[in-house]
Amino acid sequence: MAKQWFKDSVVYQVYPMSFQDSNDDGIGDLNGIKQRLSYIHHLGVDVIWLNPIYASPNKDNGYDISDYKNINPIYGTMKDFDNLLQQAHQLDLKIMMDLVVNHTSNQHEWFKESRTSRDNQYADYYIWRDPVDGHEPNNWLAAFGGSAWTYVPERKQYYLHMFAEAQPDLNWENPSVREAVFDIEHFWLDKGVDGFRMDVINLISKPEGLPDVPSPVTSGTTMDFVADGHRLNEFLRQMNDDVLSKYDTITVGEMPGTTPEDAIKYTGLDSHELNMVFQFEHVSLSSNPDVRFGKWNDAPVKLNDLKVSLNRWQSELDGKGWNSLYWNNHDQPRAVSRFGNDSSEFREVSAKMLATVLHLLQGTPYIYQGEELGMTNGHFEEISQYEDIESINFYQEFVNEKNIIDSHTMLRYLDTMSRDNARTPMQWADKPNAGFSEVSPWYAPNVNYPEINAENALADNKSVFHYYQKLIQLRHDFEIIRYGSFESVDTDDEQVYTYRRHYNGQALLVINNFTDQTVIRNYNQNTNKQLLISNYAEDQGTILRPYESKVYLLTK
Ligand code: TEU
Ligand code: CA
Repeated sequence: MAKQWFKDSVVYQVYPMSFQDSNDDGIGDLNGIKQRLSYIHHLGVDVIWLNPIYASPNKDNGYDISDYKNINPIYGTMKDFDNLLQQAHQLDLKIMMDLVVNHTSNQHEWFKESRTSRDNQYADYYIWRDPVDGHEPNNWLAAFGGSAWTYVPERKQYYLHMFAEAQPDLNWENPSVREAVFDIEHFWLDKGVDGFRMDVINLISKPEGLPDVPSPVTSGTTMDFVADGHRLNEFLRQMNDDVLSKYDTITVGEMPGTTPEDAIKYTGLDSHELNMVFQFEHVSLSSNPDVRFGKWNDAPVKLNDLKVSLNRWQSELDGKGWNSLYWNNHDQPRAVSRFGNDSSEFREVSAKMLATVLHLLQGTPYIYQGEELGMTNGHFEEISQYEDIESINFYQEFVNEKNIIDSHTMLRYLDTMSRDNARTPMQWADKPNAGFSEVSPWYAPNVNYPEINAENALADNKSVFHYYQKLIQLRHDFEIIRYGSFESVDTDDEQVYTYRRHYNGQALLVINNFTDQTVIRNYNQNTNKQLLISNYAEDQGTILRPYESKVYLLTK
């Protein structure tokens, strides 16, 4: 298997707004990240992925960009950015930027001009359509609720927005749009950034003729219907030819709804498109039996479903493409609350178990800020505590406008699924505002910060932090962890997730008890075994304590 540095890397995701405030305005910023570089370096990761820091009205926390070549003043200046990049590089940390080019902000100059008439320079930069019988051109629904079309009287036309009304979709069919995007990429790569995480990049090519979505029509079915359009490979290849191939980069394409077959096309060794994709299968396993509610539910994820999904991606991409590995990010609930157990009794041990499962798989692991502390969901009780446009819009639509769900139930769904669960400030210390800021932050820290925080974790050699540090070190030390092939073990086991990895005559046996019970399992492991890591002190052989994880290296 070809070895490339993106395959040897572990990525740490920083959500700038909630990472560290340096100038006492309650909002995280670039200088705050700079202050915390040594913490990130100490964890042992190789790459930092920064969520968007560009000029933006922040209708969707930076995923609505009004100027791609300037920094949002709430985060600092371009000089601060250059400084951060330089200091990161001095520590051998690479920086990956978020590239949001399926859509812009409606405050971007291109859109402001585009909306004024049908024949200006930017008229064809966005996806405009005439009304059909006086209404929207098709039945598509936006990811943040309502129709995906908004009418503009000046043009007497609708424009398409797959997300919020304030996020008009760019028209990638227009070669000038592609040139403009490539120009943005050159700008950042010439500065020395090391790559891109490409936001919803599988939405840039729309289905020909923009046909209706077959019923049931929801925002989720619309997204799946629109994704992976017929020109996507062509657009990505052009991006690679014109831009990426000229630099040494790491790239990951965020691709809701994509399949392993598609992922192989984009990340295959000779496809020359992307290094890896963020697929959504394992974070979409629980769903509401009522299709109208899409992602909103409070059902737990079944271990078997999770195994089937992760195992399939492992087996199908092996030797053909490359996986990204993640449990959570700024759009998903916290890993330990969703897949583990965030009670005080089992939080730490189950957070370590989840880390073991993920970091022993083949692929590039991503750690979302605070995951390495075992940070938990926000657990909000009132709608007024939410900030996220998606959560607020759907509450409004389901509870107040359509009246199809009661407030209590929707609050339970938000508590389980809201993106805000993961957006509370980083918990640095048992100090006012969790050590995130000297003043009251833009978003209240989780009430559990006096106990769950970085200062405590760094002082305790058994902490979740130090366990992550060890996992990262193991990945760097053992080729079998990076490149070994995958073998599923006892796939039908509903309590324990076990798998093997194989490489050059060696094997790894990775055992993870997903329950809060003690269970017995015997995998007939070879006697020549070395325990590489475990979240319990003494190995008790076939006895697996609650959430116990262990990893053996087996040699012949
Ligand atoms: O997310 C795309 C996406 O499909 C979902 O994760 C989305 O956040 C939502 O949960 C759908 O139900 C990306 C970004 O990561 C997200 O933060 C942005 O809001 C979105 O694109 C639009 O740019
Ligand atoms: Ca600040």
